[in-house]
Amino acid sequence: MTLPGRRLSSGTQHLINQIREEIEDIFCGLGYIVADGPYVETTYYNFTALNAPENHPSRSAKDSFYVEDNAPEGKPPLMLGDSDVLLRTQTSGMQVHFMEENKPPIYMICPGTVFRPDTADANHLPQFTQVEGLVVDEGISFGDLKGTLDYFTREIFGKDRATRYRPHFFPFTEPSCEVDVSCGVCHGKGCRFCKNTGWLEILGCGMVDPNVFEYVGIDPERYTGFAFGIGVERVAALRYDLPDLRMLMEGDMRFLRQF
Ligand code: 2NL
Repeated sequence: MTLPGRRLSSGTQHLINQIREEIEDIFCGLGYIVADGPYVETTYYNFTALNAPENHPSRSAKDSFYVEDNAPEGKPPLMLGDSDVLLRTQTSGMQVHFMEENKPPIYMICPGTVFRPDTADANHLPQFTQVEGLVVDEGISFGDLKGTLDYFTREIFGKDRATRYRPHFFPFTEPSCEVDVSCGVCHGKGCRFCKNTGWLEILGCGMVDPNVFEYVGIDPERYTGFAFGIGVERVAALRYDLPDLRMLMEGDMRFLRQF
């Protein structure tokens, strides 16, 4: 009766959700709204309206999890891969829905879980968290994209990490870039963590392709915009110098209690 009670420790949010909320706070501070949506999406919203051609490899069953076939009752089921419904491979589908229903100006982010059939290793997870952003307004330039994303990386990694923009290709943006931050382990000198490059990739971005605006009925002569996709697990790994993304999925309390 007189023994002191056992102390209950209170839990915390998982590191990924802490960082996701931090990213939401940064963009809410810039006047963006946060939109959420379902894990399943149709190929139209996940690929077609984002300017991905019919034969784009990301549409194949090797790169997307198809979850349902739409065979009408009585008809034989379709082959796997012929399905129209999949686990979203990016959260952009939400932004397409939003552009269909709202007129510009649009300043929004879409955080959420996305799914790709990758075998889990140090740098890949078959399920991860993405925060996509979208801006559509009159007179938006690449300078607005760069200013916004430089502000974001300073807020999330601090002022002493540099950024660099490398040309890249995405079907839904033109021009497109991948953005790197300088390595926090060696400060740009080159080490094992950054594979001797001094840089670590954190996001993809670009100016919204006019074809995407055509799909959702926004006039590309009047409006321009930029979009970006941030991998939250990547941000966690770069900020805390995590050697392996799988640590974020394993539920080992010795790891999780540190955050
Ligand atoms: C990455 C790259 C990106 C976008 C996502 C986007 C959305 C709309 C229109 C145009 Cl609605 N673009 N999203 C743009 C560039 C890159 O993500 O590496 N993500 C992990």
